[in-house]
Amino acid sequence: MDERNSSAGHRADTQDPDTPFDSHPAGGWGSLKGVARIAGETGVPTVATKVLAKLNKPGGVMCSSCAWAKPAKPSTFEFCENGAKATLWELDRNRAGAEFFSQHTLAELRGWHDHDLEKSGRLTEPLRYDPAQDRYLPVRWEEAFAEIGRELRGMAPEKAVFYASGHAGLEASYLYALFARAMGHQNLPQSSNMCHETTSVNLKTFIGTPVGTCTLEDFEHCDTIFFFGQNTGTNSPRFLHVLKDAVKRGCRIVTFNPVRERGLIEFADPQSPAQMTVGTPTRISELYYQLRPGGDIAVIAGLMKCVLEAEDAAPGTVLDHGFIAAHTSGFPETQQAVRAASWAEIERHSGLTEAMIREAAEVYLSAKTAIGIYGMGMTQHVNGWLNLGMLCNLLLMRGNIGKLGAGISPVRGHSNVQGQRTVGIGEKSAHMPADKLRALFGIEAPTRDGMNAVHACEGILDGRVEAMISLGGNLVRALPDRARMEAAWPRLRLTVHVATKLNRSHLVPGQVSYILPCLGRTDRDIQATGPQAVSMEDTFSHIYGSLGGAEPPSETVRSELAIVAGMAKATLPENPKLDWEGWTENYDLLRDLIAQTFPDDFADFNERLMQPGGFYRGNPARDRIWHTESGKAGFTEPTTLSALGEAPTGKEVMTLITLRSNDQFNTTIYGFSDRLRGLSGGREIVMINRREMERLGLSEGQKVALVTAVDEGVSRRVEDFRITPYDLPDGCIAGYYPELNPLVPLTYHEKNSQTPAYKGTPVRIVA
Ligand SMILES: Nc1nc2c(c(=O)[nH]1)N[C@H]1C(S)=C(S)[C@@H](COP(=O)(O)OP(=O)(O)OC[C@H]3O[C@@H](n4cnc5c(=O)[nH]c(N)nc54)[C@H](O)[C@@H]3O)O[C@H]1N2
Ligand SMILES: Nc1nc2c(c(=O)[nH]1)N[C@H]1C(S)=C(S)[C@@H](COP(=O)(O)OP(=O)(O)OC[C@H]3O[C@@H](n4cnc5c(=O)[nH]c(N)nc54)[C@H](O)[C@@H]3O)O[C@H]1N2
Ligand SMILES: [Mo]
Repeated sequence: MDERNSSAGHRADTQDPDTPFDSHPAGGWGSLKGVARIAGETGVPTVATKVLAKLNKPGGVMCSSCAWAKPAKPSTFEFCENGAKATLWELDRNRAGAEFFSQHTLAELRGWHDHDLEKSGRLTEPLRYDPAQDRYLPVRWEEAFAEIGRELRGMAPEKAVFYASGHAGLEASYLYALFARAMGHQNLPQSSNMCHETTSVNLKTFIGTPVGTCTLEDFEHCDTIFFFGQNTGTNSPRFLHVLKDAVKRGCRIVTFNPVRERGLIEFADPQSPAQMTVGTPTRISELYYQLRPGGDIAVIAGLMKCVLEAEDAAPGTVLDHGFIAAHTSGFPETQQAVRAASWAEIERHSGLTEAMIREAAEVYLSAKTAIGIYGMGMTQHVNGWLNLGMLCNLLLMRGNIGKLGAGISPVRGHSNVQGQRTVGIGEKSAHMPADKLRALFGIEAPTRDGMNAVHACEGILDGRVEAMISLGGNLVRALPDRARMEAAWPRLRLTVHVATKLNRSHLVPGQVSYILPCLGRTDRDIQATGPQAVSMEDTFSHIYGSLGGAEPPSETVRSELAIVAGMAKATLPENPKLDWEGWTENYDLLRDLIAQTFPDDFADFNERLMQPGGFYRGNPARDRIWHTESGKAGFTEPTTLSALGEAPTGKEVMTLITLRSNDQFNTTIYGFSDRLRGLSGGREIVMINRREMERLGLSEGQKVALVTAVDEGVSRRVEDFRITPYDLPDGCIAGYYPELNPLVPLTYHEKNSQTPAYKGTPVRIVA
């Protein structure tokens, strides 16, 4: 074992007794209190609001928080603590209008906390930055569009970048993707470039689909669920109900996560009077292993070794030979590599013991059907591709892809992040068929690949990018290498933010800079032909209509679709086939266009829009049709046992994982409590276990600096973070995103997709 891996990780039931934990299970009363607090801050009357009652139900609003499914038969309250927070945050009664901006310069606002920027309320009118006064001033929509159009027309198309954060509906997203290509570029980075791009790129190579193969139905039939690096209790809490039901019918759950995440341990259903009063929460994970960050490849190699051993002991009974022969390629090489991996190496990289991995393998072997779930703990690593390759391997060995109750299931992030990609937001020509663009609009689409998020950052740093349009999001905060990116941002010629609330990215304006306030999903959207619905796709490839009903924050605010259309019309030459105004008046027309552009996925889109449970656009791998180069599902040979890549080692180098608290949605900080981890107060903390504190001579509460241990001649450092003892494996520390983003190097990303390695940055603690 090297110095960083000096002691084995542990089962979660042997946790450090000192570490503070909320004594309550996930869900429970705490979740209701969290919602009430946000209701107070935003001035929205508590849970009784009509919007919440209709949330995630057919004909109502589809939650703008996570991408979890909206079931056909919803429960009375089909929302969770964090969905309610997101909804109330958007329904905010506070307003950040012209008056607010006349009172505050950007220099002053830059001193505000992210929480307070958004708490200033909903944006109400278009704003243009005035450098002389260092303030945003109100401007008329038509003036804004005219200047944006002039600026975009004045630059080579490939100098413009159109970013989308996974919020906007399919209709506006399709228009945005069309606008870029009509202009002559496909610089269409998306939030998934920082998130599940590892999935989109690598699953496509392995099994021929860029998305997961499961649907909700599989969770009613699986015998076991293997969980890797996804924090359900915080990031997709409605999934806990599904897990609870699965456990009740005998499904066994095994979790691998360096952090003891409360929701995956036990759950009290806040909607079950029995569980809330007499309180016997449901135990979720039967086995929970705190592996080292980046240790999943090694863990899965160990699990696979156990499967091969069992097959050796009883030939013909363990592997799914028929499936392997008919449907896969590469098994012999992969098998050989796994057999060759030594338990000593597996223990070293995973931080778990052979006995622990054997115990987990028993569960896998006992199951006829298994689902592999994963999140950012797998995707945000240099060797994220191999994390996913190994999980596919494990499943494929026993035919666990393409049958009921089985499959690989990434849990997606933003509520429409998957759908935006389905309708053309993406930097490749394959994301939007060129023949359709020609036939429908007479547009010759660009053939050159555009920029993803990392490429766009490189372009901003070296001056190749001149305009950054953002359909939602908060890039300056969400990207890696914050200090470098923030310094480069003002050199941009044009920045445009289509947004609901003020955030940090708005405070680093380009030379010409606009904030364009948009409707949120909960808001009523009335156009010339009447109320308009929008649509989104969930993590299980189901598509739903969503109808907002709340009073918009002001009469001036426009829909995302209208804003995209306004910018496009002002930028592009006249083309009678591009009916920006007609489309804005009637979103049905756009759904028809989406159906014509992507007929396999969206046939009869308008007719099926409000189908309860959404309509399923299907997945070939689910039917064992493999759209890969070989026409088969590919096994992936493990060429390394660590997901961390060539990270520097040494006694003092710690692997940093950046986490979400239970009181944030990405860069939106609702508050300062991380209830499920038993932490509250500040977010500038470094979690580290007591053994490591002692080894490094650190004391509880001590303020330290963190520096990145990647030598590129760039200094990356954050100051004044408080040492906080916490139950983590040796060799790693944890803290919050986005506060720690200045430490993550832009160059440190997943090999095939450039997803930043936010879960595996090598750092040093400086006392
Ligand atoms: N309330 C709320 N909901 C959200 C979000 C939010 O911020 N707030 N964000 C949304 C978005 S965009 C996304 S992408 C998803 C994110 O949801 P998740 O995929 O759950 O992402 P994270 O919270 O970043 O981290 C996931 C887990 O990975 C674990 N982990 C870290 N490193 C490793 C590792 O090497 N191996 C393993 N096995 N585990 C590891 C961490 O301990 C953590 O529990 O949630 C979405 N939903
Ligand atoms: N260190 C570290 N960094 C990370 C991650 C991590 O785990 N660790 N996770 C990464 C991941 S998974 C993701 S997805 C990215 C997220 O990155 P982004 O998508 O860029 O960030 P968000 O915080 O989701 O964006 C919040 C802003 O969106 C705007 N907004 C909210 N609702 C709407 C709406 O309906 N319409 C419009 N137009 N705007 C709206 C508001 O102005 C709000 O301030 O961050 C990534 N960054
Ligand atoms: Mo995400």
